[in-house]
Amino acid sequence: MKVLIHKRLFSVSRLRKNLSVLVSEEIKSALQNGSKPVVSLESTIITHGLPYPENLQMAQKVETVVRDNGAIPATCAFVDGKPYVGLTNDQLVRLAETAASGKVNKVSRRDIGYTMANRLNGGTTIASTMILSKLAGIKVFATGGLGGVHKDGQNTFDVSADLTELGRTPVSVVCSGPKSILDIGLTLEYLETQGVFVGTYNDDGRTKVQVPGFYCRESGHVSPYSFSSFEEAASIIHNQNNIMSLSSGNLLCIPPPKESALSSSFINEIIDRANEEALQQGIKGKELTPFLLSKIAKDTNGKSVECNVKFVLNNAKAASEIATALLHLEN
Ligand code: PSU
Ligand code: MN
Repeated sequence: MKVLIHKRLFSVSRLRKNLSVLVSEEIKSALQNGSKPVVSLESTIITHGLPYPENLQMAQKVETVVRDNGAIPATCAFVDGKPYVGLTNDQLVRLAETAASGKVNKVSRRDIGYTMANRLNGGTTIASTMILSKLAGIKVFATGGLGGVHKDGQNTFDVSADLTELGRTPVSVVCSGPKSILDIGLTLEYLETQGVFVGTYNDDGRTKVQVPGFYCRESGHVSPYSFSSFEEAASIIHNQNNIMSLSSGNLLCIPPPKESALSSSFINEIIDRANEEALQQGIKGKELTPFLLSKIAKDTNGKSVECNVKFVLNNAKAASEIATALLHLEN
């Protein structure tokens, strides 16, 4: 692939002055001198996405995977109301251990001010992790599953703030696509309206690449774009955000590895049942996604949790490589 590089047409803003977020020294110095790529990580998956102790094991492992692939991990979260970019191991342990108490807030864009004013602990969603990443100067972010338009969203208006954030914040999210707990077709339409680039990693030379359905490699929905290398993904980000200064984010989907993907007939039946139960119990708003995830975990005897962890690690590896390639284009 030919990559367009206009070296002098852009300036890289690596670190904002007067930071409103607390950035660890290691991350700060990597960003300041552009010496090492940084990959941010969310924490709602720790506080509301996975059960204990799998949440803690995942949180620690994913940081190791980022380091093993040459980048610096920046897990984002609110601790005592303060926005942190890069947590200590003690903070990570505390967040993971107290998640089940129900006292840790799920923090998306609208929840930030309240969480800070009340000095709460909070797990950051994709939306708020993008916000914290942007404030710190981090451009690449790895996670598991994206929030989206829920099933029947055209009536309930349940559209995750992750999608609008992607429309307004220039951070690239590397994930396994929207889970099929969502309406993937409507989610893609919404992202198109928001001007968000959606590309799927074509890891096996397919001619028509579908957006992955998180647990499954294919969702039945053709991906608007695909990319065949992490260098190409980095070049897309570079052109979109550095050269053209577009203020929107990018969604980079990594299909789950063949050996750990689940069959869609198996998982979709369980997902349908979970959605049915949520409807009967009147679960909505920010509680819906955590409810569905924990019901699916129960009904798959933990298989969904196992997959979730594997996929996050796989995405973290891809994100580290993308961040490395992006840094090369910027230097
Ligand atoms: N989807 C998953 N796992 C998760 C989440 C979504 O498969 O852990 C979390 C992410 O933090 C995401 C958030 O940003 O839920 C979306 O929640 P909501 O749909 O309420 O916006
Ligand atoms: Mn929602």
